[in-house]
Amino acid sequence: MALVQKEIQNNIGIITLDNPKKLNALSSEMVSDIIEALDDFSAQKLPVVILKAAVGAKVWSAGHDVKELPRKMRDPLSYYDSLERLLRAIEKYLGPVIAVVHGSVWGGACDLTMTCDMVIADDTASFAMTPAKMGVPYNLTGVLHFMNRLPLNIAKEMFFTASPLPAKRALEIGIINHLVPETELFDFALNIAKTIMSRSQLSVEVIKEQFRILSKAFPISPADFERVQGLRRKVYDSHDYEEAITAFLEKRPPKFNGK
Ligand code: YXS
Repeated sequence: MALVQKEIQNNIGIITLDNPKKLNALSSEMVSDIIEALDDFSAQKLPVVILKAAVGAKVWSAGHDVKELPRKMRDPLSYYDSLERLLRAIEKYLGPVIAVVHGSVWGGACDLTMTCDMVIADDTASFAMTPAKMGVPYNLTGVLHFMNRLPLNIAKEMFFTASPLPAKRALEIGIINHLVPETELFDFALNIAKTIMSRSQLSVEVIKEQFRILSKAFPISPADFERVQGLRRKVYDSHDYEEAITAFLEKRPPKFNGK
């Protein structure tokens, strides 16, 4: 549990991302700790979970740990990738998982907040979807998370610009449920959790599972799936993908050449 703190308050599971030196990057170790906490809360049948960063964190999470992305010739977001395992664990948790956001959210962590059942943020929050900046061919389930949450034009702007959206804009377009003052953020989330806990958990759990199933009920033919996988492979086999990762690690802007 080195990279997250786990606690229970009023029968609510609370997971706190706590690896400030790595800006809470979603490394496989951090992801394993989060999933372990979710499994523990599930075993205790805690009806609601809050996922937050440590108080004062400037960055809620810097997204996928770039140092763990394959340098080339391998799908960076395959089914068993740590980020994908985490997103499925959030979706399959028995009750609502509420993201409580203070600080900036990047890339895979933005997908993580979009996969949580609700997002409550303060005005230090911002949300950036970064595959186009990292040369990453995002995956179908990840794109669908954004399509389910946002108007297409907004989702496309996030993916195509990779620019951070400030909290007020995130509220306007529906990324966040509530924008509250920093000092009230956690208590606001606790109150929503307590309201949910005062309702029928049997009903809440079956409704959450219906949202999960229906939000993924998206028809795509095997031929289209295989074509998308082929297109994605061209990207992660490309100079531009390798250049983006290398440039990030060398702390310089990438030089894309479309090859
Ligand atoms: O120089 P050291 O060794 O101290 O390390 C630096 C950064 O390299 C490191 N760091 C990361 N390490 C691994 N993975 C990351 N995602 C990551 N982000 C940062 O943390 C140390 C401090 O970073 P530094 O000096 O840049 O801090 P800062 O305060 O100047 O800037 C904070 C950020 C968050 C604005 C900056 O670190 C940043 O832009 N980080 C990258 C955010 C990002 O683009 N994440 C997307 C990762 S890729 C991903 O999630 C998906 C694959 S996708 O792109 O497809 O969505």
